[in-house]
Amino acid sequence: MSIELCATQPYSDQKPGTAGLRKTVRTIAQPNYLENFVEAVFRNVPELNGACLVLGGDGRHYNAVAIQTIIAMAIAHGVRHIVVGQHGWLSTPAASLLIREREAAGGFILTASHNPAGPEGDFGIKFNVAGGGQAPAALTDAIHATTRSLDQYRIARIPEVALDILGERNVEGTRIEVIDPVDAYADCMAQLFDFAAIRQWLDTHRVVFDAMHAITGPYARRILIEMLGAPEASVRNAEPLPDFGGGHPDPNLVYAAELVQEMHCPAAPDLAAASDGDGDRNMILGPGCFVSPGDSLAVLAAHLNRLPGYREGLRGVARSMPTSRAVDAVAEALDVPCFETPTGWKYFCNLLDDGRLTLCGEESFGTSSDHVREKDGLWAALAWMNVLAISGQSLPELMQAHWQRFGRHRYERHDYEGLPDAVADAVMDGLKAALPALVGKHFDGLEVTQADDFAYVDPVDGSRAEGQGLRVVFGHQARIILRRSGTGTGSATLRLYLEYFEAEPAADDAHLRHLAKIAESITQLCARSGRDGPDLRT
Ligand code: G16
Repeated sequence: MSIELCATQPYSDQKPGTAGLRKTVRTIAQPNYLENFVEAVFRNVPELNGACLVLGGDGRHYNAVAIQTIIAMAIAHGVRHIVVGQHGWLSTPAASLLIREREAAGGFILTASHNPAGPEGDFGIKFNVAGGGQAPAALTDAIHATTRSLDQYRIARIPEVALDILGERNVEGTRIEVIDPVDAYADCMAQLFDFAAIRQWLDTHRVVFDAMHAITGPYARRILIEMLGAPEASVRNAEPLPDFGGGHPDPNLVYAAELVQEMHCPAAPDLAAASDGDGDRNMILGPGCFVSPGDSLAVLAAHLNRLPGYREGLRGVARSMPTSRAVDAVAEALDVPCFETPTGWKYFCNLLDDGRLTLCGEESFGTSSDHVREKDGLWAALAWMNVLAISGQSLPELMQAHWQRFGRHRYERHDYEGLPDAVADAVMDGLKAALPALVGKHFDGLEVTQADDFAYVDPVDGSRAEGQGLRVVFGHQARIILRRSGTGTGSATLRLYLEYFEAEPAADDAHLRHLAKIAESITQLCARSGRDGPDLRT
């Protein structure tokens, strides 16, 4: 076999962020940049030798090049079986599912999530471990350490592997299986949800799913149109494009503004959903109604046991710390445990593997269950359809009923983007220094009951994560959280999270506006950053 040991120089900037290594395409395309990172993964996951590896990505620019490189390196590192999506496509949740189903030793998922794609856009590479979960911090730290001193990588010199043709071939003793990227995922969804009920509901209700020219198009088409009988027009922007059609596939109020606008028209569909670049995020909308991710998690928690895959009920729920506490109220009523973890899906994985969770979610438009170890955008849209189909209520009616029962957690996230590192540090350091003196202080009738830098001890393996966001808590009433984003590829982004609880749902968001003013007086975010307000509100 023609295996080459190639000399290389280490790069100093290969530290994975919240979810894998995300860089501009220009950075990733530097000589040996990708190879170095992949080599570091193989050296730190020796169990890949002789085992099965899953491989695929969101189809963005550079996906095809990177897949060929990884196949050649996997062969050189003794991988016995490579399962790769046709055209190199796999959504993030589908990849996680395949790692589980094929009992693979891990998988590479090529995506920069919702970040723009194309030659001037971003690219990313994520390694998920056996079981399908994102690599834990100890592994990503070890991978990063390896990248800092690499001087060689191992690669097989093989001709390009055709990824358009389904089927198996043997390359230098490694079995390469090109699979339909949708099959296993669609089968799983059909097990979890009541497709007959959804099909019947779709006879009289209209759904729109916007795939934003990213990876979920083929998944949504197969499931919604072919399996559930929705009309063709139900799935929009269904063709995955290497530059995502020039768009920004981040399903939120800003980047899916057209869909949001449509939902406020008299002829709005009964449910609209959108997903992101790699298919793990979701946004849920009803007529005249945006369901915040925290509310979506809470509503699904309240209804999940009525869906076929979840009849045994919830073992537990989890949310990341900045995510609204709406789900906590449901967990309390159902008497199931509710875990609060740092931002990043990887922190749910131990709890899921240990059987402590059925459902988890994050404010960053992520929701999923124990069927995979990633968030799952299309799963969330199907779960909502199933809940609506069996409830007999419209989405706005369902939300009103939920808030009447559990109260309403008003929620907003304000993003301050493109900040110089020094400015972001100054804002964070300033608030951190002020925290100890805040407890017991009153701000317009709200008393600070807790003010700290969030740290988490994993209840399964005892590992500790520190510096996970600064929080100012006003009992059950409100929270202000400030955190630095871990997914950017350039300058710093600060996220300010605001949550206000209304036991009796109010007619407008005046409480939240008021809390935003308190937040500025506490964090000095605008004052210290020289900004007038956030770049993005979601
Ligand atoms: C990734 C992680 C999520 C996390 C999000 C936070 O999402 O998978 O678990 O909530 O990042 O991003 P940030 O650190 O910027 O706030 P994705 O969809 O970008 O892979």
